[in-house]
Amino acid sequence: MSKKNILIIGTYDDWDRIPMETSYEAHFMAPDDDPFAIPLATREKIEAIAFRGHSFLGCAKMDAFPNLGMIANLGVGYDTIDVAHAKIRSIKVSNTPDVLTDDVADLAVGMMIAKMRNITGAHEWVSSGNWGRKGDFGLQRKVTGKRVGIAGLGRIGEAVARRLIAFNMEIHYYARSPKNHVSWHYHDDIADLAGAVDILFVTLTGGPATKGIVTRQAIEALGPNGLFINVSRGTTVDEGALLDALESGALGGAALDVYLNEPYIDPRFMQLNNVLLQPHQSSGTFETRQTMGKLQRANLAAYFAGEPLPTQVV
Ligand code: 8YV
Repeated sequence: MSKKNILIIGTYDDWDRIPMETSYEAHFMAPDDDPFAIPLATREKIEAIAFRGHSFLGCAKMDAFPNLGMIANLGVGYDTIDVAHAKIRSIKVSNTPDVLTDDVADLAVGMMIAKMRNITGAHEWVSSGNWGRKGDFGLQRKVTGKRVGIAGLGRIGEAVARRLIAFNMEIHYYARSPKNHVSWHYHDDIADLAGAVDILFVTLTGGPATKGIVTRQAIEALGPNGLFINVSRGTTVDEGALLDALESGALGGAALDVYLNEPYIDPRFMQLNNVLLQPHQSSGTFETRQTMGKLQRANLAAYFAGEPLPTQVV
């Protein structure tokens, strides 16, 4: 039987690319390439897309492939895929939830400790020879016992909260409605949540519904001693307001894994000395990325077998 044709968008490690090339007739496209540069005869053969990255996969790109029936996203967040258009065209969309939850929560908590205790600055102090030359490193901020807020109590938000219990933290959260299975303090407004805590984690999903939901008012409510941590999407925050508050000291500090316009982030971030910046690496472990790849391929295989997709979102 001849192999099915798929389009692979984005860069894949060999352990993902080789199995896809073995199972399918694989065609490749860089995220920002023009799909119409691919000959029509090839485009007509493509039945599924293995999508990776955070570029926009909208109607124009989808419609370049008249026989497209499925998009398998490598990642839990599918905010850059136009799912409304996919629905109209009966294109199925899958993601890779759950398998990355622990890694994202681990990094979020790691960023909190690293920022509060200035672990990177302390490393620099030792490796530069300052410890011997200038003496003790400055005092930092205590982690245990702080009041913490989680904006978005989904799988990842809850995994963060559960880790924070070990630090005897008072846990507050924002979600669209209170969650009955937890007893933490509920806030129906993110600015209200920010005003009640020392550290604010953002673990919301991206997309139009959460665009700019962390407002200037919320950032300022966190205050000059507050720490803002984002492991969700840059789009959830009024980034201009975040930068203003970090520059003026209206906000104490930030630890960020996500931004607008990644990887070409606003250069104002690079001028700040009260931030810890990470390159959107929260799911970036060998173990998790390999598991994500397997789940992406399981969704593709189910589609071509005419079976229900393991993790279908649309
Ligand atoms: C990326 C992520 O998808 O899962 C998500 O939503 O943001 C990340 O895990 C990952 O970088 C793969 O490209």
